[in-house]
Amino acid sequence: MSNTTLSYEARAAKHPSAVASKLLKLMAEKKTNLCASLDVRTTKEFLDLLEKVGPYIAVVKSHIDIIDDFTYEGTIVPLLALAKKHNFLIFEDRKFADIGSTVKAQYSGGVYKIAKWSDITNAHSVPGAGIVNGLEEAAKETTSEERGLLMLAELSTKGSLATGEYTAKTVEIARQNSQFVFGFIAQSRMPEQGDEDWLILTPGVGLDDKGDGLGQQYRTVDQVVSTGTDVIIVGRGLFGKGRDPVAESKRYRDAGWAAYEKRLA
Ligand code: 5BU
Repeated sequence: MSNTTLSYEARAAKHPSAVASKLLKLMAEKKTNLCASLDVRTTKEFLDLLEKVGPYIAVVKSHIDIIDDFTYEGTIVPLLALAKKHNFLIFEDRKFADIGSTVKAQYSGGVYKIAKWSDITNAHSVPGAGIVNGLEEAAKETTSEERGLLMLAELSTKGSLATGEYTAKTVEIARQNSQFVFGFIAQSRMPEQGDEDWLILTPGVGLDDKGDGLGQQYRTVDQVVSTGTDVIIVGRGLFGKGRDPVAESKRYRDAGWAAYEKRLA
C-alpha cells in the first residue's frame, strides 16, 4: 500500500523520525493537515493570531527574522506556551544553504537560536550532504528534544531552478540521513524505496488567488493533496488583507481534511 493511501495514524506508528511520528499523530488527533505560515512583522501580531488559529492548525511556520521586535523571552517563550496549549509543532522556515560548519553555528547560535525552540527547519541541497550533517550535529548539541529537517526539493515559484536532476539529487541526500530528514518541501510526491515515507509539505496553496505578482503560484487544496501533499502550507490565504484568519483557518482545515479523506477512500 502506498503511503498516500495510508492513514496518518498508520504512518505515525511506523515512521522512523520521532518528529514525523509526532506530527502525523497530532494531525490525526486534531483532524487538520494545515500549516499556518504566519509571516507578520511584530511579536504581538504573531502571538495574537496564533492564539486564534492554534486550534485549527497542525504546524505554525515562522520566518522569525522578519519580526522587528524579536526577543527570546518576548517572542519564543510565549510561542512555546501556545504550541503546548494548542498542540501544534513549530517549523522555522530558515532555508539553510551554507557549508555544514556554518549552518551548524547559524542553527544553534546567533540571535535566534533556532535549534533550541523549533521542532522542524529546512535546508537547500545546493551545498551537498554536509549541510544535513552540520544541522544534525547542531540539533544534538543544543537540545535533547527531537528535531527534524525538511529538504527543499521543489519550490512553488515561477521559473524555480529546483527541478529534474536537482530534485532527484536532493532525494539522494535525504536518503543518506532518513531519520533526521523526514520529508520535503515540494510540489509533488518524491520517490520512495522500501519502507521510506517522506512527508510532503507544500507551500503555494490558495483557494482564492492564482499568484502574487512576485513569482508565487497558487494551487488549490484539492490539487495538492490529491497529488500527494501531506501538509498544506497557507499564508496570505489565511492572514492576507481583508481576510478573517479564524474563518479562513477553519475553511482550509476543512478543505485539507476532506481532500485527505478522499485520497484514503
Ligand atoms: P503565502 O502567503 O501562502 O504565499 O506564503 C507562502 C509561504 O511559504 C511563505 O512564507 C514563503 O516563504 C514560503 N514558501 C513558498 O511560498 N514557496 C516555496 O517554494 C517555499 C517556501 Br520553499
